Amino acid sequence: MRKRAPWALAGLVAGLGGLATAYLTAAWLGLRGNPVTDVAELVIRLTPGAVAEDAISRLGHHDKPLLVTGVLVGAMLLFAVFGILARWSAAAGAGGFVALGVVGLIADQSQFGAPATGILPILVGVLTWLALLNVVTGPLRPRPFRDEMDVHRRYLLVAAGVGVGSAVVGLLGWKVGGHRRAVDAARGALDLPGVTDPGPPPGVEVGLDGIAVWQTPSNRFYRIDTSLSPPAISPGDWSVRIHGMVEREITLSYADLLKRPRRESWLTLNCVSNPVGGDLISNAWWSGVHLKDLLEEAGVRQGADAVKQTSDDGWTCGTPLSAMLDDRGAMLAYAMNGQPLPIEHGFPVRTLVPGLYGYVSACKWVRDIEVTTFDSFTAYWTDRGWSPLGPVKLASRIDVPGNGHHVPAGQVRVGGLAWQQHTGISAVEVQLDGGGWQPATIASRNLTDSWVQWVATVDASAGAHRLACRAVNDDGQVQTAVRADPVPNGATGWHTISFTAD
Ligand SMILES: Nc1nc2c(c(=O)[nH]1)N[C@H]1C(S)=C(S)[C@@H](COP(=O)(O)O)O[C@H]1N2
Ligand SMILES: [Mo]
Repeated sequence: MRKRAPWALAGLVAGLGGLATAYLTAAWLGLRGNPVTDVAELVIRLTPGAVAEDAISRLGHHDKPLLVTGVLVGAMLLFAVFGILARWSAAAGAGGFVALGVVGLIADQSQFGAPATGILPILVGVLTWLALLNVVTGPLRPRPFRDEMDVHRRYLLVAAGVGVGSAVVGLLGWKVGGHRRAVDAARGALDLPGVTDPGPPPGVEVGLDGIAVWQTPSNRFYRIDTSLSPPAISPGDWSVRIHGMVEREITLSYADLLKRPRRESWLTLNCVSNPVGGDLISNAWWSGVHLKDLLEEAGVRQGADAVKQTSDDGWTCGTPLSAMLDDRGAMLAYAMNGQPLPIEHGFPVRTLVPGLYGYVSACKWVRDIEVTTFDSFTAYWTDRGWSPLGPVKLASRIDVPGNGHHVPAGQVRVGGLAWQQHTGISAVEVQLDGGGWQPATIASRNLTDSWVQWVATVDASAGAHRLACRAVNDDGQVQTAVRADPVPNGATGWHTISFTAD
């Protein structure tokens, strides 16, 4: 057969077949990812920090499926090219697949703490590629005494057979990939006696439709992950080690944590890459163990000023030691809104430190807590240009009316949120069309670690308007108008929206 298309298709069929067997192998070994997500994560690791954080903040987590799809489509194009290469020389086609296998191997083994077993899926995949390329292109290679019709039929039969076989193997991988489902089931079966979910305290909501609900439901809590497949860890397999500049190293299992005095509190978590007016911020009720108690038990040595935290997926952050030793209530949390942590939010255990952005403190799937000095290490985001220290900045946001919305002219109710965890909000003010600042009514402000809702009424005549808001914290400091980008330590500036009254 002289045409290119059947060769391209042969390459594609062989390629997808190898991905299917690699995927099944990875699932069977219970690995966190597979060669496709490995390569996608390599792309993330090689992306400059500002670009990566910008993509995450702009696209939320929609960029992850997009990236995986991109890697898959790229691979499929290469498969087709390798098929066409095989038309000229079987060795050239095979060489293409082997080269791609090497890329997969690098992507996999350059992951933090990558198990050596991660090599197996790639090996299986490459062998499958070579075997299938040979099988599917077999009928296309000229042989004496074979007419075109016969070649065509044989080719289609083989290609279809391999395609169906791959689909079956892929499905099998999906079924076997029950590791995550098994952890989900173990999570669902957990009974955490005494863990509560009190619901929002009275008076924290101002009762204006359109403002973000005060207690964020767990499934709507914002998410920032650098990994594409969150680690699925059985509580029984989890432990955390507290070590470094301490008198006594401590290792705690999940059961150990549950036995300790339980601390529960409201805490708003936000991301340093949240732009002014953005929604990378949520509020929940958390249960866990105070880190202060654990660190005091371990006995922190003189000279330490930092805590390096490492997660199961190799993410790292550096937290000021003082923020874990003072009375702010930094904790190892095992429950969120009365339930075991969702897998995406760090199951079985994560760290939370009131008053610090997530990137320097809120380590999910935390495994290692090392008391050390800031001089001696760098972490995931500080390696990418973000500041070592990340105290939360004073900020506020308008939720109602939405930017660009129309409202009836006259007395217009406006509202939103304000926050500076660990410091607290004492007042919020709004400004219509650059006029004077008028006070908003803020809801209960007894909880310094949670955001506060606020509401105000402005007098808006028919026409276009601009509305700004600013907060005042419990130290009397007024939120700055100076605009700063999220990089390197958080955005500042007043949130301003446009609306039309008619
Ligand atoms: N292991 C791990 N922990 C992590 C991150 C991560 O990518 N991996 N992201 C951090 C960042 S930047 C933030 S803002 C918070 C977000 O936590 P959430 O996804 O539960 O909202 O987790 C922090 N902890
Ligand atoms: Mo973040």
